[in-house]
Amino acid sequence: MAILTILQYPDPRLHRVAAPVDRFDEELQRLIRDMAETMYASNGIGLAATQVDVHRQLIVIDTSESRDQLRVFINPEIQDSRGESELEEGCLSVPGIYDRVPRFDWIRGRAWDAAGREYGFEAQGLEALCIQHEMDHLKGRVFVDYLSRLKQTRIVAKLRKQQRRAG
Ligand code: K1U
Ligand code: ZN
Repeated sequence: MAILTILQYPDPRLHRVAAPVDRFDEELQRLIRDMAETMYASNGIGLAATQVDVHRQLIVIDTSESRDQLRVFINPEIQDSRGESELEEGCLSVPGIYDRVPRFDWIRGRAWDAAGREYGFEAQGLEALCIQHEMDHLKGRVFVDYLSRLKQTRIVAKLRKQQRRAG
């Protein structure tokens, strides 16, 4: 397994739109394992393939306290949604920035698992928020895109300063 490099905002590759996964082969299984390892090593609750510069519709999430409930979403679609989320979100590609953006509190949809089997899912609260956040990555959207121009400018300046300090 390997820890992958996570693209940092404002890297333009974060705005690429991911293509559907069409091969459930050994290369895909390796990518899923590496993305899971990268997410756990970064203390994240989710990761989209876009963030590791792979532009395919693949997401891993684990919102459990025990950190042993990995879920894989391939070619995910949301079919129904309700309510408004009150939660703040963060992003491993935008370290140290947290804010609220418009999200549903409950979603229902479908996706494919690592073996290529279609399944239905329902999620609420933090899990629903995380799935919507990761699905946005697959569309080339980062959560700061929802914020005001002024906030975006301040975020870019803060991240550039952090990146300079980190060398
Ligand atoms: O996409 C990512 O970069 C992962 C991101 C997912 C996410 C967190 C919170 C709300 C929506 C989506 C993270 O894991 S950020 C780091 C983190 O662990 C975290 C941040 C805020 C709340 C809970 C967890
Ligand atoms: Zn993110």
